Amino acid sequence: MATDDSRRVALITGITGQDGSYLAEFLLEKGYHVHGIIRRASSFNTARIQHLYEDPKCHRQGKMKLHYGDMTDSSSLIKVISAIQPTEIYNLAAQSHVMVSFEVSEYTAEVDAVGTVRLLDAIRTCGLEKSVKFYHASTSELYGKAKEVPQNEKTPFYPRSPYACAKLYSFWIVVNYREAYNMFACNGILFNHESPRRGENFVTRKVTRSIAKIHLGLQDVLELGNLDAKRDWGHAKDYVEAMWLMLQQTQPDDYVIATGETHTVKEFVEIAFQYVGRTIKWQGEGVNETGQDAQTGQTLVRINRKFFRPTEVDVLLGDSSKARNKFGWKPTVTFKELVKDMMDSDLELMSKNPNA
Ligand code: NDP
Ligand code: GDR
Repeated sequence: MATDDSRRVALITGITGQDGSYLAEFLLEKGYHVHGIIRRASSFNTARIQHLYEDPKCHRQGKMKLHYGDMTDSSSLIKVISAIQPTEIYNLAAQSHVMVSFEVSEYTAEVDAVGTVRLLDAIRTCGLEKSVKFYHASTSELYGKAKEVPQNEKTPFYPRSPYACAKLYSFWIVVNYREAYNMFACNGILFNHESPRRGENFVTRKVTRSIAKIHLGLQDVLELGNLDAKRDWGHAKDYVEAMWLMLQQTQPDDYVIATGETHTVKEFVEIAFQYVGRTIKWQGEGVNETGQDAQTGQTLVRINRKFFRPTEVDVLLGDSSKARNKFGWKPTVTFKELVKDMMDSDLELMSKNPNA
């Protein structure tokens, strides 16, 4: 195909997920033609991108086009890439839950590790390795049992889960294809980012959903695992912009994207409860620790061992100076604003539909 610098055609794997949905919105606003790969499921899995159809009522497609495919199925990847001839590919598809990866470790490797090389090879098979810009969703989970705090692009990796091990392979295969075939391929080492569209079983969303339910009298208590884990939590909307910015640079590279602030799970819980006017007082230790309403004494938070991981990542704190200096990226949403955004959304959702 003749090179046409004005063509802006993006392919997003994982378009139905939290980040995929924000990225699709972002790219459509920039005038891209956006294509997404979706998995066949027994019921629709497009709730997060429903509003991006030309006619959401009957799923009529406009500038966003969806194609069935799967990261475990090379031929589907080749077919889509060959048909749409993308100029940018964002590889966001993954079995993205760390705890679940201990239960489905082989599948996680298939999708999160081998899936990435399938996609890179599909690009080469289609003869697009010299023209396509490739973004890969790498992760702060690579740092795992972190060797230093804060973590930057030079910090050694020490993965602590099947998910992180699979993403470690992906990180290096992206670097290798960049060096071996001169591909424009970047790893975004993104620290945790959340939003009202976060999957329901990640800790932040679990907390905001449960507190909304508790506030509305629909639930009594919130059960969690490790309250002391520390994470550098940003807003997903800010982070998808960084993905795009990486692909607009003259040279491909790997970048840490983070807020530079870290908070415990406990702090997230406290601030989210404060938002509905409740102060939490902690009592006890370890698995016997509970969080009580300081006014009424009611137990609102307790520990359930089933949420502990076989190996945990204790502290993540990112240093994103490289991205800040290179292309001026910085987060715009503070920790408190993030909690507020998620609480507002879940309070509204739960009052409209208590079964959500
Ligand atoms: P989500 O879990 O919300 O979305 C994952 C997406 O991948 C979904 O669209 C899902 O489809 C799709 N998917 C899963 N398995 C397959 C498969 N076999 N074939 C094709 N598609 C598949 O994740 P996020 O949006 O939060 O994260 C996006 C990416 O960024 C992931 O790779 C994640 O590991 C990584 N990441 C996320 C961070 C975060 O804090 N959110 C931080 C660092 C990295 P379906 O809807 O059908 O399930
Ligand atoms: P994480 O996110 O593992 O960092 O991976 P998650 O929200 O699942 O856990 C964060 C921390 O909270 C602790 N925790 C609990 N976690 C869950 N899910 N449920 C609980 O009940 C609970 N109680 C305490 C965890 O032990 C952990 O320490 C996310 C994913 O988006 C990955 O795909 C991504 O790569 C990383 O962020 C960066």
